[in-house]
Amino acid sequence: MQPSQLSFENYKHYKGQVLSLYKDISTLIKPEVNSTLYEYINKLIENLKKDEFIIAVAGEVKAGKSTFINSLLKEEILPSDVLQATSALIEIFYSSKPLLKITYASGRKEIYEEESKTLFKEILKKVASIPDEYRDIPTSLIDQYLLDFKEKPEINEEFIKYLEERSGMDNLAEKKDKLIQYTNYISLDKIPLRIELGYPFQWKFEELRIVDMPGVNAIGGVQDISFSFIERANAVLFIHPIKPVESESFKRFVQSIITNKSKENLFLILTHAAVFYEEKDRLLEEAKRIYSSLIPEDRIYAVDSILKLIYEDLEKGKSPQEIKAEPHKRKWYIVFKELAEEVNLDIKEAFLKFSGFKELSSNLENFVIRSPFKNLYEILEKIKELCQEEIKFLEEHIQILNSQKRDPQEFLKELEIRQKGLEKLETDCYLILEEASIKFLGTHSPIEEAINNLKAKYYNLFTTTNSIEELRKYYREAENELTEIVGNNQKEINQFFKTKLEEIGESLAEEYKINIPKIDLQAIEATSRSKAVKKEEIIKEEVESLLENWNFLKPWKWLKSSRTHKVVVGNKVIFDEVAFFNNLKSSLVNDFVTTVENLREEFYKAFNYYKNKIKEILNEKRNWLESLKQEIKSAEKIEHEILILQKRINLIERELRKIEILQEDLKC
Ligand SMILES: Nc1nc2c(ncn2[C@@H]2O[C@H](COP(=O)(O)OP(=O)(O)O)[C@@H](O)[C@H]2O)c(=O)[nH]1
Ligand SMILES: [Mg+2]
Repeated sequence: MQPSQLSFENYKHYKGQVLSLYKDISTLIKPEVNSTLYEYINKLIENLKKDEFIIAVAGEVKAGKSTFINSLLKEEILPSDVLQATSALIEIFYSSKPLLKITYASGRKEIYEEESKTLFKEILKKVASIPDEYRDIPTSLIDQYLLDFKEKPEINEEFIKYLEERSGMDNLAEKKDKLIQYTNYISLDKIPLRIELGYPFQWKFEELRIVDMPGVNAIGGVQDISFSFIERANAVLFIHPIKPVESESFKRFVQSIITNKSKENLFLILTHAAVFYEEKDRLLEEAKRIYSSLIPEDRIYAVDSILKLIYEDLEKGKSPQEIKAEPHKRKWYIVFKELAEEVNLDIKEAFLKFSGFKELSSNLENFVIRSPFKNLYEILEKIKELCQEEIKFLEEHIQILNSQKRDPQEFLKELEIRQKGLEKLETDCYLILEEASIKFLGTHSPIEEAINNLKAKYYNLFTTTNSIEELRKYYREAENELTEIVGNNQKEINQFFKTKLEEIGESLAEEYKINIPKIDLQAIEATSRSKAVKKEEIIKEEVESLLENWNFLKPWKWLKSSRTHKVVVGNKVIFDEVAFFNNLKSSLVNDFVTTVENLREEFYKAFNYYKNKIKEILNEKRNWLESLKQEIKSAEKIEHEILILQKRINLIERELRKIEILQEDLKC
């Protein structure tokens, strides 16, 4: 597939094809032929149905995040020029009916349906932004206190000192009345935790969520919830005004805040390009040079969101008068219209060209959708295996029926020899697993070595860092790395098992005429895990509060509750930052060691689990052979059965050809 074809629209099309193809195929497949593989594919299909992609938009306050999203979505729906409250993060997605859902910290929900864009904008402005009169006090710290302790802070000298230290704002003592006023005003019922906005955008891609983050603060810090979104995002866009191009917050964001994994998905978008149009190219080059160690240059763009919005206006047929009536567009319309005329360009197209969005939009789309396309290909690969398994099974069945038709004696012998073959296969599988456990487990195994290195590396990082955000980053990175180690080792064991099985398969096929059922350790692993996860999810929903219910916050959650260390002295609460941080570090190290140990144990346990599963798979086949033995059939009946089986083979083969054609299309 050409990069230009990697679009959301195409993805939707091909995803639909994969789903409908599998729907047809599943009617032709008997689950019991290989229930593990079948369940695994069903799980992949379920996940595919509810797949979701996230574009997280971060950057400092006033960098142009909301305006950028509006221009990307071709709708001016997010309010701009508001100071977004730290806890208010807006998730935007396509919905054929307009919908705005706000969930507050108290659990209260507000839902607005089918209202106008203007009204949504007004509500968002009211809900998600800090009221103008409180801009000069650190409202987010007071909100955070309330969220953490579920009670309002007492505004005394101590607390004011704490606010000054944490926010960097001076002279808060003079604003004591305002602090008290705000504290009286705020309540859990007024702090929005989650804002979801669905709208019939022109970008009809239901799977996509664009997230407008609260501004990172001057030193590039982000809240836990934002951090979790960034971790899960398929693309992270850091928005920054093109001038000054040097940005401390961006550097810190990359170096100390986000994980290495997120770094792979990072884009730097320089906005306000129209304001410095003559210098634009130079500034862009400078950015590429300055940040070359942080981000590849093909992920840095210079754009102007206002020019893009004007282009969309023209596209919708708005008149110059209407556009000029909007204060934030007026000047830019006049300046760039003149420029377009000077260089003899079509006015509308010129605005798109000057905006810099043409390139960015398609490259971004491409980037986000690339790995989902790969995923489609791999799902088809598994479905193909399932079909081939089924055909092998049907062919064997026909072979047995033919022998039954020829001679009942021969038939019984055929069955017996296969039964024996299966027994032999079971023993061989156990032996391979034993061999694998010697090779892959134990003190000097690759996994032990990798885990020990990981432990040493992160122990060091945890204990030497002095910032809580770095700690969070390292913790998540350690987890990501651990998952990778386990995944890689599993893959290797699976490969080892597969190769060995193929070897013995050849000899068994000749001697015992059996087809080796597909035993895929990865599929076994995945189905066992999915069962465990499902159970957990149900419990979670019942017991946990909204904040904790976002499972991507885990295992970060525990940190949240210990975020502020409270020391009670008499009836006064003071904050002991040093004690808090050390406490946090040691519990984090403990937690990490426990996680690693648990995982290792799980890994060892998997071997027993495989053994049981292999037994199950082989039993399925044994039972089938046994059931054939029981039935006495007339020659006509056998003939008829063979015909039906042959017909099913033909049908599955037809589907197989369809899969191959689809895979040819999807090849990247
Ligand atoms: N000329 C120009 N102005 C912009 C651009 N992006 C944002 N702005 C203006 O910058 C101000 C802040 O933008 P906003 O989207 O609210 O920033 P946010 O706080 O990051 O969401 C608003 O007045 C926007 O009109 C841009 O690309 N070009
Ligand atoms: Mg904004």
